Amino acid sequence: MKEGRLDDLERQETKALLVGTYLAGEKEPCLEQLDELESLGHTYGLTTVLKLPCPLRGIDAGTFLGSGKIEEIKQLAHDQGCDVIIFDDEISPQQQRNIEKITEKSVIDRTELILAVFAQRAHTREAKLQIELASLRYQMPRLRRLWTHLGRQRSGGASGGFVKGEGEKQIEIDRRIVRREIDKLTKEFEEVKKQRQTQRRARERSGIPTFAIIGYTNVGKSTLLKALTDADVLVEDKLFATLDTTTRKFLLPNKQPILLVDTVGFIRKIPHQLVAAFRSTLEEAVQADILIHLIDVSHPNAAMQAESTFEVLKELQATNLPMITVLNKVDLCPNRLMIDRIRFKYVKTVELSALQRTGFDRLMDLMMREVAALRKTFSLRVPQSQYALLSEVLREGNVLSQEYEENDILIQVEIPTHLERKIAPYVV
Ligand SMILES: Nc1nc2c(ncn2[C@@H]2O[C@H](COP(=O)(O)OP(=O)(O)OP(=O)(O)O)[C@@H](O)[C@H]2O)c(=O)[nH]1
Ligand SMILES: [Mg+2]
Repeated sequence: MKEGRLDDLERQETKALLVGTYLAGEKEPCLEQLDELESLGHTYGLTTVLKLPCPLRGIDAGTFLGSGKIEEIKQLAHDQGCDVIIFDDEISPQQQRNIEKITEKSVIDRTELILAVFAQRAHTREAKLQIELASLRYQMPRLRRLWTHLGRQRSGGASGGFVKGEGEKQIEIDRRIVRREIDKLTKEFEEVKKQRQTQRRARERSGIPTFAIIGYTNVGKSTLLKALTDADVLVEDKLFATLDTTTRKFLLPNKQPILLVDTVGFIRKIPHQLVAAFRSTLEEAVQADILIHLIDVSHPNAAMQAESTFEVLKELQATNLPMITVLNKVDLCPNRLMIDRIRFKYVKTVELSALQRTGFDRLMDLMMREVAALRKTFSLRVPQSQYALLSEVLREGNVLSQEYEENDILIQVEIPTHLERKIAPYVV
């Protein structure tokens, strides 16, 4: 995040107090979500010193939690020497400001932390553009707060020097600057997107079946791609190690070439600014012919993570694609019950360890079966003058029978589904 205050903090020594909320009887999931928030913090480089689950009775418009709770948090943050308080829930800019005033600490929420993690880890132009856009959209309603906090830094910056008291006017100017910046970045991003689409069309023309490896963050997607193709991708025990799609060619045991795409991980309650920003990257993933959905069965929340992944897929309208479900990290999973429960829920499952490279044979079988299923059989009558089409069909298809009738050729052929549209006029 270009101007987020997290940047100001000396991350390594920055101590965080995490606050989660739960309704009566739902403390357990709250604790798990706080663990995930801790991983996010750790990924960013923060040290969590305390996780505080708070029962939620009602939401205070001004400070999100009641004043007694906020005082308690203030005291705890003070005692533990925390620099930043992170709320697992999304809180409004107003609430954020108020809590900061009371506690005299920086206050952020999960969305801001995720945005910061993405910003920190984005390397390519496209990922950077996407995250910059998401951050700007997030900052728009929070400009007042940013102004009060960043006035110090920004004086003399792009918006010129200013002193406190010019606040309101400055916010207007800032808004305009941000809006202009958003427009500029959006245009730039459209360009990058066009290039990506051109690449994709080239790939579609190549007719090679594409598998996208998808799943919750940190389940082992990049590890699997690496194990299969020796791709030079980043594997890390941190959230959102991958922010860009990587595509590698791979030969199935039957010599069928395929493309494997490693993708950005999903996360529960993905901030909507990010879904919007990463839409094209995510869409790239689901433009595949077949999905390989990875689940980390060694994770206590494996089932919830798999469901969250489905939610994102639904949003991208990609639930109708053929899917293989991979139960990864079985080497770490002591809980046979968990594996069975997930197997029961999904079809076409395979247990494996991407790290120890076990279970790959069954995965290969399933992949070959899915590719075969992508092909369909058609009866065609094609004029012999359609030379180009005929040779493409013969090259890519599996001819089952063929016979000549005057100037036409009658063929029964099994072909990849991507040729369906081309041959439509000749189907009998
Ligand atoms: N024990 C064990 N660890 C694994 C296995 N597969 C992956 N890991 C570890 O899990 C961590 C995450 O792996 P990645 O491949 O980076 O996960 P990812 O799904 O690509 O994660 P993001 O890109 O962050 O979404 C790394 O520390 C891997 O070494 C496995 O089968 N067994
Ligand atoms: Mg990855």
